[in-house]
Amino acid sequence: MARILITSAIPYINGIKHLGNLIGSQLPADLYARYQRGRGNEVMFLCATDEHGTPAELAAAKAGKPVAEYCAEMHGVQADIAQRFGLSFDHFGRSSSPQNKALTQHFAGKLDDAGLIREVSEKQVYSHADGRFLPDRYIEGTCPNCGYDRARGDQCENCTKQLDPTDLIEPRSAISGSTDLEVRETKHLYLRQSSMKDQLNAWIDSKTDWPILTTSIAKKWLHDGDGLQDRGITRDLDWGVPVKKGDQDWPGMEGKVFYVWFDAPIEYIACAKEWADATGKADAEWERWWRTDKGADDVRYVQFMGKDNVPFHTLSFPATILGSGEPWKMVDHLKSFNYLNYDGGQFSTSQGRGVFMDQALDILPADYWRWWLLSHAPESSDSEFTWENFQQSVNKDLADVLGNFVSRITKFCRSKFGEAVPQGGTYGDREQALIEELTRRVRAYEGFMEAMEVRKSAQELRAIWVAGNEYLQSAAPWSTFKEDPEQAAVQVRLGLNLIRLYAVLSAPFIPETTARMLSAMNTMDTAWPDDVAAALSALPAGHDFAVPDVLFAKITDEQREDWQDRFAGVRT
Ligand code: B3M
Ligand code: ZN
Repeated sequence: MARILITSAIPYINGIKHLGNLIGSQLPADLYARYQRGRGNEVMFLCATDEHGTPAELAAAKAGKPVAEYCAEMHGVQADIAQRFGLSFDHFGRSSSPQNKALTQHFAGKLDDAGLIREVSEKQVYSHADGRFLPDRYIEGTCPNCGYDRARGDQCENCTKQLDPTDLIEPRSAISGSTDLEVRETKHLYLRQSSMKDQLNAWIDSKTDWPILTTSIAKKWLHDGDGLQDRGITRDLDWGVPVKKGDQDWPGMEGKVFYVWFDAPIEYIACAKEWADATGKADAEWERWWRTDKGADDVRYVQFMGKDNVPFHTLSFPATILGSGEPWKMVDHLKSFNYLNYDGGQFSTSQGRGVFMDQALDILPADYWRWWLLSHAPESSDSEFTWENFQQSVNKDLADVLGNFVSRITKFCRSKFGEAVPQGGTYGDREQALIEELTRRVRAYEGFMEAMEVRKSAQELRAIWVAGNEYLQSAAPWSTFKEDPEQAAVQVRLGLNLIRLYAVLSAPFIPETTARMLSAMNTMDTAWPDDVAAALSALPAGHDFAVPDVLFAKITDEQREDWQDRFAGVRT
């Protein structure tokens, strides 16, 4: 039995995620986790909310709530939606947890001991009225270039000119509106990751099986980008992990917090401790996933994320781990995704454009979305959601191919043989040919799933469903029945067994539906079909079953048009 650690990029706390976010990390990670569990492997699947930094502060301010309260509430909302989408995390943690706080401070201490941290003096705007330093985007004023009076300290939205806060005419705090601002010296900690360039380069070179999308981004940042300049890991904010060296104060760093991108990936580790603490397990239980000196050396660690997160996972986070000098498990495989676009444009959280996870579940069950998103995952390039394509995919793949197969065979059996697997006859040539085709396809499906080729896996699964339909079409038990009821019984018996086989194979994609299929087939046997022929005899003659309700309803043109309109505008 293999042991597989899986993490999905942890979504920002500031609001409900859209379907583009979902397919960029959490959903494919769930597919892989479910598949590996289905193969009998031991899986630890972790995710969390990313709760620190300016996005959280801004969202809380907009909601008119204290940031801690806002985060606790939104964590609950995101956890609920994740669960309704069937995301099977072993733990859904919070980067603001005490565990992550302690671990983040621990890493900073280790990095400092290793001489990998230096202090840098910077000039930054301080607001007397707010009693704090202001990040660039918290300062507003008039643009010196175009005169727009709501330009931000980092950029003018109107003319797009990049700005420094000191360029602004009549600068004011975006929080309080106060103009009582002053430029002050402030000290920050920098991680000397430039000194680790060779070490990181060698580590990335050793990853010969990574997707090109991943390594090309990493290499670009390593060599010609500015990704490997030393990086500030502290901020003058209230909300975050207080800067400490382990549990010791850090002189000169009072009132500062770590940068959100420093503590967020550390949450992957802390999340496992949260899991252990929440379930009353000893530290050894989470450490065997994360410490190579405590059993994690035989763990395979896979990360899932959108392409914009790759530099942080191939350079910054590895720099933190390598720099600590401690035996933490490092990522073995990093699967990254391009973007999903929405109906001729982009999904946008700030503009509320596209379909958000809660809205999706309001109109259709999770499996409809899971199937479309996974079978159209933006792997080799960006992909696009259109309502036409969604309708077609649901109606064809799910309703016509899979749903129709299940309904036809169970109803036919009920009408001719009753609601039990019929007996008589033995599998002949046609059945053998199907078993051979399915054996070939199941092996291919396993290969794609193992390699995290999401689209190809979906295509292969669909071909497996189609093979059953074609068998049924050509065997035609409804005609055979008149001449040779034994022959029809064989065909129906095979068909009913195919339903169980399909449920096992399809569970990673459409878990809620496959649970209904298994329950209709009145079985808890979810053994993986290592031997397809044997798997097709799992339900013996005489085994009772029930005809399930319609598995998938077709999407009508009217519904499609209605949804198209409803989601065209801005989310309110
Ligand atoms: N929260 C960005 C994102 O949600 C960021 C990922 C952190 S992974 C450690 O895309
Ligand atoms: Zn301007």
